[in-house]
Amino acid sequence: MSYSFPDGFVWGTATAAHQVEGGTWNNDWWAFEHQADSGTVEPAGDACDHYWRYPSDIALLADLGFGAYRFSLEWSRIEPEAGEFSVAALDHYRRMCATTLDHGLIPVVTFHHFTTPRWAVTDGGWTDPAIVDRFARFCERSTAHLGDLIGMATTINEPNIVSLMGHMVGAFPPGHHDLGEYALANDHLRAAHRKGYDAIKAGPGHFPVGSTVAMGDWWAPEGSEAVLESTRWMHEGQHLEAAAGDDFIGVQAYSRTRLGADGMPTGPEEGVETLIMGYEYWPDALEVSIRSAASITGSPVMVTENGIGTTDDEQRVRYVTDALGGLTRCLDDGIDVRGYFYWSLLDNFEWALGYGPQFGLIGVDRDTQARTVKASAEWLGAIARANRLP
Ligand code: GCO
Repeated sequence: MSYSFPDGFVWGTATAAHQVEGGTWNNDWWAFEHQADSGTVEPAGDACDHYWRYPSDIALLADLGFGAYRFSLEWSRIEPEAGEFSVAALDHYRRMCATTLDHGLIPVVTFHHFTTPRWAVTDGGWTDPAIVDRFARFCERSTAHLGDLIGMATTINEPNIVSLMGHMVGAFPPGHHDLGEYALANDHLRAAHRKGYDAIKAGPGHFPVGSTVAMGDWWAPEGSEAVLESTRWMHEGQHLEAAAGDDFIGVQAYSRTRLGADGMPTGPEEGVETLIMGYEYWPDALEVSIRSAASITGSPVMVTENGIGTTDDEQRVRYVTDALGGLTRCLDDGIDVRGYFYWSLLDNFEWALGYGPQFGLIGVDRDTQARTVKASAEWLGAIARANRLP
């Protein structure tokens, strides 16, 4: 048995500026990493030096057989101080888009991937109402410079993780635990998506634009259905509803969250394999998330992230095989799934967990920056090239 994907199905990988570029010192994450009490295990530092090595990294991705590359703009490079735009930084991302296109890949540009310029967070960052117009202005300026070369765009990467981890869990900047702040940040993130979306659409170029939401499978004990539904709505639903009517919805799924009767997460189920991320090995998360995103938004689905952090590359192949199995069941049921982006191209900076979790199809030597193509990269690249699952 083999499975053919629809014509035009997009196969890509994804990265984010702060996780791969190196030297992104002018954003809130860099500041947070250097705060003694932040809990981040190590700073991003040189990351994968992708700011300079992107030409060879993109060439490698194209050689493997992929058709698209999703990367993010580092807002703090483009707008290092309020209202001060760097044409040199914008030109850098123009060269990245052009290089991606030269290799026959679709450049998929994320406008915000977790990092916010230092100047924009001094008055509360995502809890400050000013962030909405600031983000829209950044989208407008960047699209004016890059729009003609962009193939697809996502506004804010996982707004629900920005609010949850930054303002409730406290493991992302600003490291707070405050329900009021969490709600406020969600309001501003939804509004910023809408305004950013309009700003990008109004600029040059004609390309699909969408949001991305961190999703997953959810479980709660019998009798806790109401708690399960309200938690899911708070975490995923509100951001999916805010994205209804967009060109597509970006689904990002990795695992499952188990809740107790009180709606609080209980951690992995006994007997289920766990990963270095602390969550369960749960490839079914993708199928559940695609179905839910499609039904809530009514939009075409793009899997903008799915992957596994592991040192066992065979486990990676197993995980993606199972996740893609779920994706094909969605296609068979008539759900309009347009593409799959593996997270990530490179082993990179996994935020508070530093360089421990290895999500990459390509390994990176932390001392020499040497790249090593893993077997999983060849395997997934061959699937991408054939547009078919063996
Ligand atoms: C996210 C981000 C990525 C992560 C990835 C692995 O989904 O949290 O988009 O930056 O690195 O998901 O955890």
